[in-house]
Amino acid sequence: MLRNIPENHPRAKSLQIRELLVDGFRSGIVVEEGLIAHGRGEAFDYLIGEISTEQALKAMKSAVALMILAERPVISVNGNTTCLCAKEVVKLAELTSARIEVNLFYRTYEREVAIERLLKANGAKEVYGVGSRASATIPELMSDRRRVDPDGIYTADVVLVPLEDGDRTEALVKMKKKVIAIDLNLLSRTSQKATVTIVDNVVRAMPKMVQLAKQYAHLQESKLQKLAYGFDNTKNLEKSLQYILKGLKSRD
Ligand code: PTJ
Repeated sequence: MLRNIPENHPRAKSLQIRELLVDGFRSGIVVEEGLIAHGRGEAFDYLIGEISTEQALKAMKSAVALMILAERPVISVNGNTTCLCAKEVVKLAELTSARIEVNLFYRTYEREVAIERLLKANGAKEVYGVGSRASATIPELMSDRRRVDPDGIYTADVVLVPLEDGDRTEALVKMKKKVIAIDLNLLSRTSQKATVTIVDNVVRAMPKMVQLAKQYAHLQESKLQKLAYGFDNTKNLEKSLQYILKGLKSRD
């Protein structure tokens, strides 16, 4: 049950997101550690002023173009992402012809099924990676995240990983896949190693990416390629860091 947060509370939005996650935890979708991970995200969100920055928007444009151009795009989802954006995950998958795969760090069959159920309740027709379907292995990865669907992440050319932990991004890049990360922590290994890093909250980024996918549906391939490849992730991350530092300095 969601607690009632007064609309005029100065931090209403942020408190409502917390309530969603606590509810997701109670219904077996979010893991305890997911609540802690969200706290780390919130701290970084505070530093970027809880807005989608110009840099985040640039990264989103490249990411959506990459997904549309991809032959086998996959959206990899975990507990937090499904809890916060199931509807947008399904919509973005539809618009970019991407598959949706459940890939959990704290993997249990019960959670996989609960996540699949929520995605299907939001319109997903097929969900990859659940149970014995995750029969392929990402090389050199020790966590449970190494188990992937041979028809999903394993053979994908572009993988969207919202809210990722640690070393999987690096392993996927080594497999020659393009990895799109959504991570508020711009200093994380995921952010640094991804092909495109969207430094934004998933709750803001995913609806914007759905809008962009609608806009780009009929865009010429040459324009999509320009958006997808005319993007420099290292430079963009550096600008995001400068943005935070400038914001902090202006408080002196
Ligand atoms: O559902 P599971 O079992 O796959 O577990 C999911 C968690 C999130 C617990 C697991 O992947 C994990 O431990 O992740 P980390 O290592 O804490 O990394 C999560 C990253 O996402 C951190 O860099 C956070 O700053 C960032 N983050 C947290 N909340 C958000 C976020 N980024 C964008 N939007 C958010 N709402």
